[in-house]
Amino acid sequence: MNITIVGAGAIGTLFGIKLAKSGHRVHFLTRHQENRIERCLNGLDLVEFVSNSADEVAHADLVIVTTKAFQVCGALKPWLEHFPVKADILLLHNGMGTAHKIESYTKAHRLFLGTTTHGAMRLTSSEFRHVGQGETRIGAFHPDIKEPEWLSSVHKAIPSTQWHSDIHQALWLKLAVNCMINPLSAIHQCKNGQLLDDGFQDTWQQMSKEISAVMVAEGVETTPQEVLFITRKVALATAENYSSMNRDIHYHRQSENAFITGYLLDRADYHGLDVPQNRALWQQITELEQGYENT
Ligand code: KPL
Repeated sequence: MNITIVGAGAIGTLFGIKLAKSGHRVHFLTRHQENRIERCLNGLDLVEFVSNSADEVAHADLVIVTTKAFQVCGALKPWLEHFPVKADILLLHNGMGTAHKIESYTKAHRLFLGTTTHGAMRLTSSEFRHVGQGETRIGAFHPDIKEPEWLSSVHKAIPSTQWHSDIHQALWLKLAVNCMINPLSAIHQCKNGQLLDDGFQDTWQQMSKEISAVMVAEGVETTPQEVLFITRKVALATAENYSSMNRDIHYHRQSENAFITGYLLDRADYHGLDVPQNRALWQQITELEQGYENT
């Protein structure tokens, strides 16, 4: 397959190198518009990729978007006119809400959504490390679209990749974990595992009640206990890691607050549900980001 990966960060690089090693022609779209990029995973050989080529985009069978949620529209729009109609688009990022934003101008393409628990991190500008084996779930944005032919090829390159007939449920469960871990770990500048301390348990109880009520209103069967259970499992498995929002706030970068807790608040408002604890955390992250220029 000809695969274009949008975003050459940790997850983009992990998928790009694995797909290239599996025999696919991989091309990257990047922020800096360079014609070639070099990437190295786990200290192995440096791999060179063509990047930002209209010709490569014109032959894409699959476009995998791995940017931050707030970069998706800006990264796709300039290239859309070059995408062939046969190109499927797969959104693979933290947070929710981007598919609705791009739906109107990507109508010619089949749209797929994915979520991954693989852990990857950047060591230098071109070196990355695969720090945690995870699972990738992929499904269609519109339920009438069936499992695509390319799924088995992606599965071959990245073994724990599975088709999920109700991807919205999988995305909501991931969103719930991100709502529970990311803002708190960013505000308190602590590692994920520290959120298991007693001092955070009342807040987590309240948050899990609010989050599960929104999920149920969205048609996802769950309970506060399930949200707490999966959050504790992820916090334990990633105990020594800093969440992505923790790092964004630490380095004064824009975070995915609008597409994580912000998306939860949008859906809560839509259903007329109160989510005061989550709203307070969203507000605190918003204020931290607004304060960057004053520090
Ligand atoms: O996805 C994550 C993130 O950091 O954004 C979690 C699951 C919280 C792991 O750190």
